[in-house]
Order: sequence, then structure tokens, then C-alpha cells
Amino acid sequence: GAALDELKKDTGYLTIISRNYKDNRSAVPWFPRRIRDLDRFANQILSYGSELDSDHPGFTDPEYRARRKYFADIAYNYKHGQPLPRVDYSKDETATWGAVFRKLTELYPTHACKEHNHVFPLLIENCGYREDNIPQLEDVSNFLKDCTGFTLRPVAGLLSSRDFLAGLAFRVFHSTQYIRHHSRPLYTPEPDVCHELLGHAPLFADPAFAQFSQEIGLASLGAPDDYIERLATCFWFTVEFGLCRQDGQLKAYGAGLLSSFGELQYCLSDKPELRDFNPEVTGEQKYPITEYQPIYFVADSFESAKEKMIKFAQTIPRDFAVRYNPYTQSIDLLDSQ
Ligand code: HBI
Ligand code: FE
Repeated sequence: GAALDELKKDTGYLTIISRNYKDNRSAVPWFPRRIRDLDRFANQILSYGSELDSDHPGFTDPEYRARRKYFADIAYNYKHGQPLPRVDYSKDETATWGAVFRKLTELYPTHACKEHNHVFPLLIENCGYREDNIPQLEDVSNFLKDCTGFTLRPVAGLLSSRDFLAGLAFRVFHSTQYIRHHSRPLYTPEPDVCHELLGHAPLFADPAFAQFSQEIGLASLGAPDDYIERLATCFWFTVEFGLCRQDGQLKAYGAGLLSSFGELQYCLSDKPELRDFNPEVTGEQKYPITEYQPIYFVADSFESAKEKMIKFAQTIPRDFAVRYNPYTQSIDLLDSQ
């Protein structure tokens, strides 16, 4: 169609498809084609990390707000290829991490999936995961790169679903670097370094999980808004709140569960409703964001979840297909019909 002709007219990798696709139904929404295109997301933050809501635990703490500004500025200025800035965390910040680390590591042996339990000792050994130390994003990113090619990028605040998912197509995970307010160590209304490093990072070291995550990202590139919504919902019920069955037992693999002492216990109790993961159905499910999930979706394996995601991606209306080229770290476009 016309959109594909537009794509082909572009010389090589420097494609800019359409920035105002909302006014033009046949246009393809812009998406990053090269890994350094992700630098553009830094100034498209929905809410900058230092702007706190009035009910945020750190709202009235000027020191905390200044600290949040410091982290937001690091991320805002970060460019692809640079080392991730190392941060000296304060005594208070490290104590907050310690409280979270101590509680969660009590539960992992019984509640976390086997992949998480396999990787966690490696993070202790290689990346400074300890009760008295907040690991540096740079060390975790380098470790993940060796395992699966995943890397971390600092992010200054909340990205749109479209931008956040696009990063995954390049095996890039946008990570916060600040920590929650010390007044409520087991509560955070937003992602923080505990959520990213205890919840997300371990699974990105697993090859099958990394592939599954990248498939969600690839499916999102140039997809219409209603499909971005479905993919973001699939992301929510897998990468954030997914359960899996392993040796006949239910285990948690979602980062929202692996970083919440309360919900990690609740999700494996008899209270929530369980359904099988299936992108067609899961992608339509409504969910609360401020309370424990009433419904969880269960995957048989990351391999099978990945296969289902690839099949689902083929139902997305796009007149081109995408391939990640790891040699150039860029997206190749293919005629799909
Ligand atoms: N942005 N920085 C950041 N971190 C997230 O975890 C995140 C996001 N934007 C959207 C999002 N998560 C999800 O809710 C899905 O929409 C993908
Ligand atoms: Fe998350």
C-alpha cells in the first residue's frame, strides 16, 4: 500500500515514516529503526521523574525531590553507547534497598520461577546484589549483555506504551535508577530501582524470556494504537504480573510480583482467579493498577508464550514485517504479503 511505498522510498535505515499518523489513516506511526534512535524517547517523557503526585510518599520531602531531579537529569542526558552513570547511593537509600532485598529474598526460593532462582546467585556474584549495596545499572546491563544481549537504558520518567515497547524490539529495557521514598520501604506507586533490579533484571538474563520480550517489542513497531494497547496489556499480564506452571507448581515470573512482598504471597494463594495466557484473550483484559490483581494469566513456558506472541503479531494489520538485525542493531523491513 501507500505506507509501504513510503517506507521503500526511504534510503536505507534512515526511515521516518509518519509523525502525524493520527491524521492520516493509511500512514504508519513512526518507529525507531536503529538502536540509537531510542535517544529520541528521552524528551518524550509523559511525566518527568521529579514531578510527584500529592499522594506520593516523597511529595513533601525537598531532599527526595532534589534527588529525583538528579536521576531524571542523568536519564534525560543519556545517549546510546555511553556507560550508564554510576551513582553513590546514600545511607538512607541503601537501607531502603536492604529492607526490600531482605524481605523478598526470603520468598524467592519458594515463590519465584526457576529461571529467576537460577540467575539470582549470578547477580550476587557478578553485579554486587547484596543487602547493603544497591547494584549499579552499568554492571547489571553488562551482565545481561553477556547473557542475552539485553541492555539497560536509564529513563527519566514514564514513557508512552509505544515508546517503552519499542525499546524491547532492540533488547533494550528502560530502567529507573532512583529508589522509592524511605518512609515506606515496601510500597512504591511507580517503578524504582528495586522493581527493575529485583523484578525485571533477573529474567532478562534468561534466553527464552529475552526472546519473548523482544517479540512483544517487534510486534509493536508501527502497529496501530489499538494493538499497542493489546500488546501493553499482554506485557502487563506477563512481564509484569505473569505466573507460570513448573513441575506442577505455580510460580511467579512477573516483575511486579517479584518486587512486591505482599503480592508475591497473594498471587500464589487461592484468592486470585487464574486463566491460561493467550494473547488474543489476555490482550483484552481490564486490570487495576493500584491494587493486587484479581486475575493472573498462567504460561506453560516462555517458549510457548513466545510462539503465541509471534502468532498474535501476525494478526496485526501492517503491510510490512520486521526483523531485528543483530549485526547492525537495526530493524529490517520486509514485504509481508
Ligand atoms: N515507562 N519508564 C517506564 N517504565 C515502565 O515500566 C513503563 C513505561 N511506560 C509504559 C509501561 N511501562 C507499561 O505500562 C506498558 O504500557 C508497556
Ligand atoms: Fe516494570
